[in-house]
Amino acid sequence: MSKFPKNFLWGGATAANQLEGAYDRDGKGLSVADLMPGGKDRFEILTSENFNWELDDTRIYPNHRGIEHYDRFKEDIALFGEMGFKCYRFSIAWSRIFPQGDELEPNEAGLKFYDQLIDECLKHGIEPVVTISHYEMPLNLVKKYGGWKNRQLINFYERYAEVVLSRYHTKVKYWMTFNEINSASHVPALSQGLVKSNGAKDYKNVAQAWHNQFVASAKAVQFAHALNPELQVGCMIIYGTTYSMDSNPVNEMATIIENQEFNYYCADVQVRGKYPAYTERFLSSKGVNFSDLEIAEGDLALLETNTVDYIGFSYYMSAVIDVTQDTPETVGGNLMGGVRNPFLKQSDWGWQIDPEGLRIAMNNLYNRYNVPLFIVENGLGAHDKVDENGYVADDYRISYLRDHIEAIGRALEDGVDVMGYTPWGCIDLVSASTGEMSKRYGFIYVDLDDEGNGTLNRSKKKSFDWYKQVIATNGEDL
Ligand code: BGP
Repeated sequence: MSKFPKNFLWGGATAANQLEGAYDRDGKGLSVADLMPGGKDRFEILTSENFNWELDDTRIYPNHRGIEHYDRFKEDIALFGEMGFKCYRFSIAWSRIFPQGDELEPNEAGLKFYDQLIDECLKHGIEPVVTISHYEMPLNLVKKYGGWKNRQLINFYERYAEVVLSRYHTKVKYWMTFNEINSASHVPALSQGLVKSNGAKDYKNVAQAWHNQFVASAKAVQFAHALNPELQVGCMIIYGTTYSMDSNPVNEMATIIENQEFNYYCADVQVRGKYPAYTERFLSSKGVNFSDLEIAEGDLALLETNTVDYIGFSYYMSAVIDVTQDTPETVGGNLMGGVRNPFLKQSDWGWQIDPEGLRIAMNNLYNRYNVPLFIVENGLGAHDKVDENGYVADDYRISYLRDHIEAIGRALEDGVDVMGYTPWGCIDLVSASTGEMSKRYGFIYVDLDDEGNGTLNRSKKKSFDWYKQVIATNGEDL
């Protein structure tokens, strides 16, 4: 008998800006993602002093083309169907629906695309899981209003969320309001539209942007539940299991603080409905007075009464805290690097591979919040090699995913309630941190390189048949 519940949502995950392409078609406006350059130094550029949301002719913008999913979505969804996906997590591009973000009427052509995408999923028996905002927002909202630090964005997001919820609520049950909302503590450009030149220099703006996003998210929850009580709306956080390097109490306390400020701050507000006890300490350590934030009358009550139904989270790696050494040995990581863990191996990008860390994450999250969990991202970014027969034998990816699925099985035995598992980038797509194609996660190979050469043909990797079997046996045959 499988450990996994009968209705477990096996699937895969993507985001509009990283695969659709067609960045200027059918009335779509420019989005912040369209301004993110390709190359390993993408995050350095986005967090540099002079980045100012202007297109630069000397750079390549891989998100403009993505993997041309906009034109090939039928083929892609059919492949997901062939793997037996029970669900597919994708995001709607805000800039397709409201090209400028502040207009009153949505762009019907943009909605038509998602009408078709959703119907295609349903045709293959795949439950759509929608992220309303995944590292993508109309550029105009950043240029004209200064991004999420401006409270007016709440109204624009509310209008957008209401349009898509109303249009799709009979077809889409599972929603998430913001992808990796806590990622702003490291790269606020991605989800808040904030770079140093428009506010990210001052942490007050990041904290204010979060508050505005919390309110916007709560309004979406409120609207969704009133519209259709069946709808399940989740928050979505990036979770990095964090260990103290040793039993030194100083390291242990630093680890608690890191967990609070990175892993839990946003979820505490969105799941528990109120700012946590450590809020003032956290913000004052960043030079911000909580009482200086603009919090309108009614905001706190709204947050309290419109908490999310589940926690969606991404999990790729764990981190180690050591504040006692001046120059500890460091490694790379998702948004941030960290101290090397001597017990773990690393991916090609230096991310520390830690399946047991996923079980720990699940235990921590479930026992802290007591709401169902949905693992909506996990996976191994790797340099895949196509052999002479055009095949990618990605045994390393299979082994990464197998180990993590086994860890989920152990967490189920720990009593954790998990709704589903959607590995990231189920089809190769543009990387969020490097803007490159060569960091691949997919079960499906896409013939496109970092310079934009390739046929864009899709082909099945070894992991494709493996994952198909995993789903068919409900996680028994790994
Ligand atoms: C998450 C993001 C995704 C994504 C993934 C992998 O943080 O939600 O958008 O791309 O990480 O990261 P990367 O593409 O940088 O390897």
